[in-house]
Amino acid sequence: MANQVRQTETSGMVKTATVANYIVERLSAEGIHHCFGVAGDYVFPICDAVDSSAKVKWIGCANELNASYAADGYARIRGAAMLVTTYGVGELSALNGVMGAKAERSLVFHIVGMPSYQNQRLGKIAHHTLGDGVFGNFVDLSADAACCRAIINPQNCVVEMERVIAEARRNNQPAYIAVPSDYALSPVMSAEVKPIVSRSNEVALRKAMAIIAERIENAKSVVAFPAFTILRLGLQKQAQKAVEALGCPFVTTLMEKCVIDEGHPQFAGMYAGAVSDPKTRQIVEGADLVLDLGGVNLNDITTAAYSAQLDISRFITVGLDDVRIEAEVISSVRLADVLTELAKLKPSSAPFRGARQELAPVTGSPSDKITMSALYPRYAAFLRATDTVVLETGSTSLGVAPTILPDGVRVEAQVLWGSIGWATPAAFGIALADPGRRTILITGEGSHQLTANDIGAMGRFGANVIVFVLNNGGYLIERALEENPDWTYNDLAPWNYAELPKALGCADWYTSRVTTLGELADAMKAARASKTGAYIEIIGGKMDMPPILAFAHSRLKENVWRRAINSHTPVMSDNALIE
Ligand SMILES: Cc1ncc(C[n+]2csc(CCOP(=O)(O)OP(=O)(O)O)c2C)c(N)n1
Ligand SMILES: [Mg+2]
Repeated sequence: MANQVRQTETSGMVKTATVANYIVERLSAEGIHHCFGVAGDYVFPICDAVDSSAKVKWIGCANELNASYAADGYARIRGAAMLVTTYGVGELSALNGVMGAKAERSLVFHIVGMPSYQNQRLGKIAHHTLGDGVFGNFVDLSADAACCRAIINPQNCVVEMERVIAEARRNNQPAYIAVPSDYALSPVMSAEVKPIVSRSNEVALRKAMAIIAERIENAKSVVAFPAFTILRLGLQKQAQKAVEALGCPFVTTLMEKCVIDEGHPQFAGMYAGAVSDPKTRQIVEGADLVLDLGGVNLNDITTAAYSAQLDISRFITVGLDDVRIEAEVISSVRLADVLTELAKLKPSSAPFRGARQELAPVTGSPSDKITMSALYPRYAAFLRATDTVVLETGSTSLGVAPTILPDGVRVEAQVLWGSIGWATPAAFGIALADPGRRTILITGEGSHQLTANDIGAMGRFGANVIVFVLNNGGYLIERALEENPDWTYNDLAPWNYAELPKALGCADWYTSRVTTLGELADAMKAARASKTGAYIEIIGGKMDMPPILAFAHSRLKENVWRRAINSHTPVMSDNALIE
């Protein structure tokens, strides 16, 4: 009976005999074909179910934190991901990554194997506990990193899986699913349920659209702000159609870089408060109506230390599940439906045409050392429409942010949560999620040190990522934001980065350590041609920083950054950077 598969007449889903098999099969029906994790005895039944599944492949990671980041990356492309960890030690190691997925709206199903219900009931002293016979004391911690939770048993399995899938989809955030090991092996009990799909309430949608259309009609100037959630939900085409129907300019922050091509004629630039191009700033801050499509996140990073001058009363915010217009909240309205309705509107004036955004010129001669002003235009020239760029927190993301990238390039970054180390495993998950595109990881060496061991997993599972590691002798972004750039806490152990792939089992990868522009050009060519992964260590200057960081550095005397992050000033009115 154990592995027997039968068709259910209830939800129409393929259902297996055990709870563990049912969970794996049900999640594969959500489009998930890889499961990231680290095995452990309490979670063996789930691991076995994955390993014996024809639909889901087990992707063993070096540790649970890496696995959680990889799952986040995968979910950003596929819409959902599966992460499997063991009780206590495993799930707690994954917490940072799952919490990040919650912050950044990435749907990770986090499945945790618990000690058997029998042992829990008897209060036995067991490994991975505090040795007090108490169980369930980690559930709240893990569940706080999710938008919903379920503790599964054979009776509730079918119903609870539908509930958490629907809730996680509604919010596009993680779900926590804990399964005691004996229950995981028990036969699942069937139940009459149908999958729940979140839909807009027709009346609410019509009401929201009537107000939006009227506000657009009466506005002298409109700007659209397609949010990062458009990427998470795979709504890029719908967002582009909506923006084209409106004919208005659109801008992005670093969080949604390239959500619509930067070569699009309506692109009005990257918005980052006081460090925006003045024309972009005027278009956003002077607009009569800001149409926020998906809930842009105006945090200290995206507004350049809260330097935005935005009047929230001019915003219409279309969330994932509601529309906000000043004090009014219209619930049960889905973002996808609003985009479809917006695409039916007609522009009242000629469409906006911004200045054509050209790639920056590539300058310098082959024997020159690699400076940041020479490096970022080279990334832009290197990238192709079929590339997905994964950006790490640090000086590199601030360098790439204002660099215009070719049409078709997709960018993923963890701007709000900003946990360094994220990008390396996230690139791994992204590469597995979409092998049809080339994944390009751009990271600083300090961040890379946190999670570099999953380069090994990339090689093992054939994820042919091109990795650029900027080795600038420490934490440049932190040196730049401190009066004293020489604090020893910004120094690092000097690794031989270019030798890592070989040591980590990627002997067939192309690797190179480059110090001049000529060497970089050769390495980029070889990396692009490689059929395996490629790894390029770029030697940069200890205090050579990209323009946005240099700007913040030059204003250190005013202590802009510290004032901004420690103040209680509202986002919308602080003008710290330009005072
Ligand atoms: C998990 C975590 N720990 C610490 C930090 C603080 N932090 C932000 S950027 C950074 C340094 C990044 O250095 P590196 O990757 O070498 O990039 P660089 O700025 O030098 O180019 C640190 C330590 C963080 N964001 N996340
Ligand atoms: Mg560095």
